[in-house]
Amino acid sequence: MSERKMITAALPYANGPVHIGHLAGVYVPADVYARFCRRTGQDVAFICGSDEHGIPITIRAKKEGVTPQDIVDKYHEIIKKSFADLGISFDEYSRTTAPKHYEVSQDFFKTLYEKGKFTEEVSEQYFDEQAGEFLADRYIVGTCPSCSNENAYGDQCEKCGSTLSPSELINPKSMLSGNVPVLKETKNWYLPLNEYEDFLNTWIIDGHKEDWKPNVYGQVKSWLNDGLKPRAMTRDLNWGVPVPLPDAEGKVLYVWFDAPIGYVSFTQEWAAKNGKNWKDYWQSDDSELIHFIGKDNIVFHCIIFPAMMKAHGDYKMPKNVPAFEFLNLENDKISTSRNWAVWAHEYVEDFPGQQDVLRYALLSSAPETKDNNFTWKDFQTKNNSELVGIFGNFINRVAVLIHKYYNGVVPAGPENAPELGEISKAAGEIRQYLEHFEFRNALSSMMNLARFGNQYLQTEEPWKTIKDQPEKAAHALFVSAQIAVGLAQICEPFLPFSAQKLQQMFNVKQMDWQTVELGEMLIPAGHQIHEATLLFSKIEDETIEKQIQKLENTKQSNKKTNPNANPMKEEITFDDFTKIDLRTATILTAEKVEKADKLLKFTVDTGVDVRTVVSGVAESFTPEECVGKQVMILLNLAPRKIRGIESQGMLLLTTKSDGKLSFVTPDDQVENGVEIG
Ligand code: B3M
Ligand code: ZN
Repeated sequence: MSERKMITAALPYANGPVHIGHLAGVYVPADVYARFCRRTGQDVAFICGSDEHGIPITIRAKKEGVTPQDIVDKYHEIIKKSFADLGISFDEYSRTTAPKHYEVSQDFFKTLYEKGKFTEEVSEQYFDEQAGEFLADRYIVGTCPSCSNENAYGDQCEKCGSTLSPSELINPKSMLSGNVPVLKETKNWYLPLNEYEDFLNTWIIDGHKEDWKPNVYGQVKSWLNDGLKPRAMTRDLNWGVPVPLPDAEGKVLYVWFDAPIGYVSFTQEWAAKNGKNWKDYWQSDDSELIHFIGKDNIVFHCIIFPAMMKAHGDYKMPKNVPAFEFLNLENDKISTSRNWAVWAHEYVEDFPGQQDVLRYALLSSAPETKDNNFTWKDFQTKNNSELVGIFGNFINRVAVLIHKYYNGVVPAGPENAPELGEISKAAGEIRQYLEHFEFRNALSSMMNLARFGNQYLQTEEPWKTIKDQPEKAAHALFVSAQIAVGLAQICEPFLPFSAQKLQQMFNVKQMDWQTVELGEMLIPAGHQIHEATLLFSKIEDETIEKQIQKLENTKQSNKKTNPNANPMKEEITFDDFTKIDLRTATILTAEKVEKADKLLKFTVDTGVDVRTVVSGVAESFTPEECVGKQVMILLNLAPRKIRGIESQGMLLLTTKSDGKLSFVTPDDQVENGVEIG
C-alpha cells in the first residue's frame, strides 16, 4: 500500500437530500475505506462536496419557483448535516459554488485552452426565442420516436428508456415557454475524446483488467469499443461556472467538466486550512487516487475526467474507481421524484443515536456486484439478531461479568492464548477485503469475531466456573476482554459511534491496525474498565411498522392524479360533518380593511341574518368585483377578531393554479340561507 490516499466520493447534486441508495452505494463504503486507511497510518485526504451546477439544479428551482442559488443553499446544508450525523468522516465537504472552485475550474479550462487541447465547433442548438435562452436537452419535451410517449425529454424517454437527442423528438416544445423552439447556431469548446482512445486502452484495458471491478472494466471497454467522440465542455446556460474566455458570453463550463475538478479545488481548500500541499495528493507518485462512485458515473470518472487530466498533464490517473450498483427499497427502484426513498436526514431524526445500525444494515447489503435490496424487516433483523443478539450481547456480558466478579479489573490470564489468533485473523481478513473493496466480506469478518466471542463465552460459562474453578473463569474473562477490545478496534471503520463507546467502556485508546493484527494481548491483567453502557437496543415491531406505513403513504400519494394535491386529512364521522353549518349567501357590500393589504370586509346576507365577515381575498379581487356574488359561508364558526373587526363566519374559497383565490359558488343562483350538504 502507498503512503498517501486521495479518496473522493461522488459529489451529490444539491437538488435534494441524500437517501440510503446514495449512502449504501458511495458514502458509507467510502467512509469505511477512508477510516481504515487512516488506521493503517496512511496520509488520507477524504474529499467531497455538493455539486451545485447543472440541469438537475435549475429544474428543481423552476419546480419550486425559486432561484438555483436558493436550491443549492438549502440542500447543501441538509446534505452536509446528514453526512456529519452519520459519521461520514470527510476531511473536507465543500461546494462547487465556492469562489475557490470557480478559480480552480476556470484555471483548469484555461490551461487546456492554452495548450490547444480543445476544438471549437459551431452547432445548431434549440433556442427559446421568448425566454431568450438556449435549451438544455432536459428542457425540451416532445413525442418519443420509439414509443410515441408525448412527454419524452430531449435526452431521454422515461417511458421506454431510449436515449434521445433533441433533434429526434417529434413536435419539440420548450419547457420554459411552451413554444416551439428554433434552431440557432452557437459555438462551443469540445474535448476530442477520440484522441485519448489509445491512452485509455493502454491504461485501463491493458493495465487494470485484474484489479478493477468487472462492472467498471466492462463498461469502459464497451465505451471504447464503440469509439469515443468529441464532447462539448461548455454549454449555453446561465447557471454554472462562466467560461473564462472573452468570446464566451452566456456560456458556462459543462457540469461534468467542473464537478470532478471540485475534488481538486476542495482538496486545495482543505490543504490551505491545514498546512498541507494539495499537490502531494494529486500529483505525487506516492499518492493513490481512489474515486468512489455509483455505476451511472463510470464514464465520467473513467473516461472524461481522466482525459481532462491527461490533457492538462500534471495529474496522476486514478488507481481504482470502485463503482457500486444500485440499492432498491422494498423491491422497488429508489426515486427522488416519487419520494420512494429512506432519506438520511429523516432516518437520523426517527432513529436518534442509531446511526451505526443504518451503517451496518447498508454495508451488509451494499450493492457491490449487483443491485441489492433494502427492506425495513431486514433492517430490524440485522439490528435485533446481529447487533443486539451477537455483538452487543457479547460485549455486555464481558463488561458486566468483569464488574461483578472483579470490580471492573481485568483478571489474570494467559498472554498467548490461542483465541487471540481470532482477533488477528479478523483484522487481517478485513485488511485484505478492504484493499479489494469487498465491504460486505469485511463486515462479516468483523461480525465473525463477535460471534466467536459469544460462543467462546457460552462454552466457557465463567458464571458457572467462578465457584469451583475461579482460575478457569478468570482465564475466560481475560480472553473475552481481549476479544472485546479487539472488536472495539476493528469495528471502528464500520461502526464508528459504537467503537467510541466501546473504547471508552474498556478504557482503551484507538490503536493502529497493525497492532491489532499482531495477535498479541491488547490489554494487560489488572487493567481497569469502565461501566458497561448499552451499545445497541432492540428495535420494536411498532417502530418498523411506522416506517413501512410511511412508505405505504408514499405509494398512495403517488397514485394521485394531481401531484400537488395535499394528502387527505384525518377521517371524520358523519356526526362530525353534521355539526358544520354551510349556507348560501350573497355579498352585499365590500370594502378594503385599512393597513391590511390582503383583507376585505364584507357584509353578507346569509338568509338567517346580515353579518360582517373579513376575508383574505384582497389580492385576488377588488371590492367592486365581489358585490352581488353568491357565495358559500360557514355559518357556525365561532366569531374571531381580525384587525379589530369581528368576523362572523367564513366564506369558502379555493386557489387557482396561478395562485389567485376564487369563491366557491353554487352552480345556479339559489336563495340565501339554503343549507349545503
Ligand atoms: N453530481 C452525482 C450524480 O450523478 C453527480 C456526481 C458528480 S461527481 C464529480 O448523481
Ligand atoms: Zn419512448
